Amino acid sequence: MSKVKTKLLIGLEDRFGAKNYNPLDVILSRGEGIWVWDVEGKKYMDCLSAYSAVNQGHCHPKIRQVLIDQSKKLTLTSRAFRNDQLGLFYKYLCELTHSHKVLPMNSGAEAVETAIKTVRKWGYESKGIPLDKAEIIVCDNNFHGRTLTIISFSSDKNARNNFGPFTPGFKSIPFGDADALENAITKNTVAFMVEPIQGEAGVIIPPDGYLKKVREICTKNKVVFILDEIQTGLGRTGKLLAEEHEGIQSDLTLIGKALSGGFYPVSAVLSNEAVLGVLNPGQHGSTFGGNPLACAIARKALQVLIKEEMIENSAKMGEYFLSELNKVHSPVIKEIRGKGLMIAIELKRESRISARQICKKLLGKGILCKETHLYTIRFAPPLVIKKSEIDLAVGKIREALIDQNLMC
Ligand code: IF1
Repeated sequence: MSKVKTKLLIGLEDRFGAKNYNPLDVILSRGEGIWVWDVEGKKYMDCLSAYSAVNQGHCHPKIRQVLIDQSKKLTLTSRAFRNDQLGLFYKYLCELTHSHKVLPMNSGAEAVETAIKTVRKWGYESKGIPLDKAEIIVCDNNFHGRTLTIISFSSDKNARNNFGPFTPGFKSIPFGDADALENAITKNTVAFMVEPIQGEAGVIIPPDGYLKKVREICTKNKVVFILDEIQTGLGRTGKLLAEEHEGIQSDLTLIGKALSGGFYPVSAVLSNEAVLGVLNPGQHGSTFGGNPLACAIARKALQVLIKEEMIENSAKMGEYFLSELNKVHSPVIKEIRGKGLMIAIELKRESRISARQICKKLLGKGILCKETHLYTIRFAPPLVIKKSEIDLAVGKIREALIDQNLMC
């Protein structure tokens, strides 16, 4: 029966759905902690965490309870009126992240778009940049979302081909090269936006000291330093925010995904009065941004991250995961890299094995993971993973990578 159900459900998706994804053929129906189950009752370890949106583990009971309770009281009022959850969410988030001001949105891309609009306005009104001349510097191989403006500065052909005309005002430089930033800044530069670790590009970690150097360059040139922590933030790299690894603070930080523990789209722009203060009533907003249900869920999602010491676990288990993976000696592995529980295995091109093929093999072994581009496999389990569960995962990964059929 359940195999029939799988076939039926895939048929429905294929018949009625747009083909903007190419998912693995597993139909998930239940999740708890690091585990998910498909409609045939098979159990899998989730090593993607919905691209780091369920850092707290699937269906966290305490976050779920808040969703249930709040949904019985008040879910959405629009920002035409105030609500009793927004200020509490602001306060807790600002104290946690040492921010002074928050602008709540829904998706990560909306937070990125909000940042772009805000720093442009700041450039014209506070820095005196000539109108419509604002420039924002980004990095090659970035991923900041899928809106038209965001793909306008994407270097990924698949993400931007045939979607023009594009939004002007962006310049792209190599990731990890602080001198390139220094050389790219002009009198019209308002901001530099970068991921602390490039997720979609394949967990690309910049050289030590890079964030510190670009912090100094932005300060010196009065350029707003924007860190997109939508994927790296909220414990994924073993710190609340990845910027902490270098002891710096951006001027504007973007968070999303795990901000709701996977229960609801919630994102936020964190900054200060000098930058966010340029937005006046009626100049920006969204129907759902800052709604009481989102705020209640997000505040609890942050609280469990802290109270259940998930960030510390991410650092410890990430180190262990990396050390165990480095004991897997396979001729197809080019590099193993990561920080906290944001890990990737890059395969050798000459192995002629695609990351997708390995993901399919791992699916058959009960491990869910996702390739990024052709040769890199990402491993990002929920931050609640235990040592014994990592041992299980590494065993399956070893089997998949040392499988005789893979030998080049
Ligand atoms: C998809 C990956 C892709 C992000 C960073 C902003 C956003 C994202 C650093 C936008 C979103 C998601 C989008 C999702 C798959 C996933 C992703 F990088 F995580 F792997 F696509 F590249 N900044 N990343 O990672 O946030 O609007 O999605 O809430 O598009 O399939 P969003």
